[in-house]
Amino acid sequence: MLNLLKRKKQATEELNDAPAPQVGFFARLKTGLAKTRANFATGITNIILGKKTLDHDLIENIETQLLTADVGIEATQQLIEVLTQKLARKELADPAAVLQALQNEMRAILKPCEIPLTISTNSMPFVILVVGINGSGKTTTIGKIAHYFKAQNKKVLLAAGDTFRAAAIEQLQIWGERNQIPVIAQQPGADTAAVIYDALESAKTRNIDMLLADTAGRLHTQAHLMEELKKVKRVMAKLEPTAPHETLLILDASIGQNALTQALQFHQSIGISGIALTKLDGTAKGGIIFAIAKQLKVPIRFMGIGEEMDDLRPFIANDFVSALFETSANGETP
Ligand SMILES: Nc1nc2c(ncn2[C@@H]2O[C@H](COP(=O)(O)OP(=O)(O)OP(=O)(O)O)[C@@H](O)[C@H]2O)c(=O)[nH]1
Ligand SMILES: [Mg+2]
Repeated sequence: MLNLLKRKKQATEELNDAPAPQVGFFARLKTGLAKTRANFATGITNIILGKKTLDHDLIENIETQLLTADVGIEATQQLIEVLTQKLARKELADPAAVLQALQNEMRAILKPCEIPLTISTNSMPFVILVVGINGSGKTTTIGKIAHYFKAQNKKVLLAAGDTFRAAAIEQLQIWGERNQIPVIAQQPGADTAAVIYDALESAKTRNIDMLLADTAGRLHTQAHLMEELKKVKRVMAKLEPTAPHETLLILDASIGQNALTQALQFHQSIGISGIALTKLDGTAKGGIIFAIAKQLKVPIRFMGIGEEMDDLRPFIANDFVSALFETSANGETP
């Protein structure tokens, strides 16, 4: 036990010792998206700007580039259709205009998903049930979201609903310590629904603004584990009929098209109300965001670009496309 406490303390100290980010979020988003940019934005830019004649050939090249960069068939079709029409109507005078039109349409695909998570004061506490496959970044994202809302003076409580994976409870407790917020936990192996119910009860008596409930990672194909999430929802609704106010799916962007499959199936099984896209840093597959936006039409609440507390921000469509093409931000997100 003593060793466990020591380890926990050491881990907390290591986490706390991590250097505070010095540069703004937009700059880090740009850096984070470097591989996705190399994978398709730079390629597309070069194809377009290198072309003297704006013809069918160019459109085909752009289409191939989009399809191989996880943008998905539906989003690619929309982008290509718009470019084709504009070219036919002679609205695009030069390559720079083609590039601009493409970026505008990319923004148009993402924009409807830019619906930030607002914590309604009518729901006290506002309950966020966090779900996703193993290792997608659920627990880390909870830590970051807690940090984000605590900075807005919200009273946050965490529920250690992952009672399955070894050290999952401890991991959430470390995030609780880092944020200096309480964590409701039971023993490993305890019933997830019971833990979250307890946490909700506690949140109500403590006047907590928001409750973030962690859950164990599960594959969208494991029907019994999807049933478990439905049970979690049913059980918490007994105490608070409007809860959960958000079922947040954590999606790892680095797995590309698989993220879309997961999202569609999670949505079908339990109904998700928001997505946090993690690990956009260091992946070449960030193009998946267009497929998700086009096919799922679920709000993308947050984007995660690293493992640290400050590596999460609300999703902003313009910033994403600007960072992807390395144009200047419409407004630096500090
Ligand atoms: N680079 C990067 N790493 C991330 C990001 N989000 C999470 N991670 C890392 O991904 C790994 C898994 O994160 P967790 O938060 O433990 O994921 P989880 O979904 O809770 O995992 P399980 O509980 O095992 O299902 C950790 O090493 C995190 O630091 C991100 O946005 N960028
Ligand atoms: Mg976890």
